[in-house]
Amino acid sequence: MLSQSELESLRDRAIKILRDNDLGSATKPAPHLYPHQWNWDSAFIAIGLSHVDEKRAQAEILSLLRGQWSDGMVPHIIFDTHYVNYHPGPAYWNCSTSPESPKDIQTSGITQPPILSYAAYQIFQNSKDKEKAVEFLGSVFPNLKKYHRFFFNQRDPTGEGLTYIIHPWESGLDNSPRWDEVMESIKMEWIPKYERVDTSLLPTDQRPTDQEYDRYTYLVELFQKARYNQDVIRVKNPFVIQPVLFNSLMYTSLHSLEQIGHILGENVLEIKKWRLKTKNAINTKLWDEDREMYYDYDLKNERRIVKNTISNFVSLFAGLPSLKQAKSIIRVLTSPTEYWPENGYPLCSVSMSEPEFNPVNYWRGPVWINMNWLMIKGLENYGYHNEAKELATKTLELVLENGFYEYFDPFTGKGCGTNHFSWSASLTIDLIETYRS
Ligand code: 9WN
Repeated sequence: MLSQSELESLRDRAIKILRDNDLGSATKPAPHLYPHQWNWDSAFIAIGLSHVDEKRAQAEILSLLRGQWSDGMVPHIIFDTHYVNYHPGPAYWNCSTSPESPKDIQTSGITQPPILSYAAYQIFQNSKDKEKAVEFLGSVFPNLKKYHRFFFNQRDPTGEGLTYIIHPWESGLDNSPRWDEVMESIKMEWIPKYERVDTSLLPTDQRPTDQEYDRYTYLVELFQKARYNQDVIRVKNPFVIQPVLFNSLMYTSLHSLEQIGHILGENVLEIKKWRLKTKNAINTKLWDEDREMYYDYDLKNERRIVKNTISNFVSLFAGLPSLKQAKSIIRVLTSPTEYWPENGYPLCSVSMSEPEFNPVNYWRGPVWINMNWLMIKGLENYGYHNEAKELATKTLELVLENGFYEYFDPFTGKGCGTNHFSWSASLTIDLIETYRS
């Protein structure tokens, strides 16, 4: 159990990290490794900021929306042109080849898990100045609705209620073992020429391999050649996947958008229709009755991706499973041989039972604060208050003892990846506020 003074000093340290990473109206995820604004990072960051500086939290979302494309897509990176040390940078993406890209702002040409509308609603809920918060909601509602419409128009061609992603970076969990088979099957028609920056900053065993980077970069070049036209990409791209995590966050965000619509007196029927369709599709197509688990679906190869990873459980955060389904998947989540190591730190990002499990490599096993945060909320949703509280306490201890790292070895707690990582700081603030008694 952490003492009150430990919590207060942890909160102060977290606030300092967000200040240090502040770019003005956006927050970079980390000082050197990630020098620009990222989509779902900013949503997580805004949730933490909403407890300490309402105006700044709103600015975080507004800043991200500056980069919205005319088809509604909110890109995964908005580039800060002062920094050049990131691959692939704006010139590599060359998004000006698309008629949909913004002309005055440089962005990437893909998106990230849609937790933005949820974050906007959280900002309102945590606000003390409700009048200003409603004004903020009014200013973002049309953009958020347009963002969701993009998914239904462009990423769900048969109208089944599930969005597909086109790049591992869109998943947010870049080198998850869920992508291995598809990524290895990619026959590159050319070998991209580029230089990695990440491995000059961090140990290589904590980052994706060169083979994976070749393919990440190859896909970017493929999209660029297609001028970011979604119809062309759908045909040419071997990576077309409907993930549980992405669609679960979509469901939650649509729910939030509906609440925002109610506050503003808007008609929310269309949003509700999207939301219910998404729920139904996740609970049918992505639910595997025999294995009692949610799994991603590979549209190109028409098969389930049966891999045990933390992302399968984000359905709990969205409140999608029935009580019976939740009970069986929570048993797996809390198992000491899968995600919750007995003498270590929960939660592993890949089940320890999977052959690919690696305690220090990026999205292949380490603990991530945003995943723990999503699971804490998910456990709470189903009345598992003790487990949620224990996970929250262990998460805060992990950060207190080891620092605000990007990810952590679940056995030793040692910090991996970059230090001073913004969402580790912002979600720490949110956890402290949530469990403040
Ligand atoms: C590529 C910024 C981002 C996170 C992702 C995480 C990592 C980028 C990278 O960093 O991805 O988008 O360069 O490795 O996987 O979830 O948003 O923190």
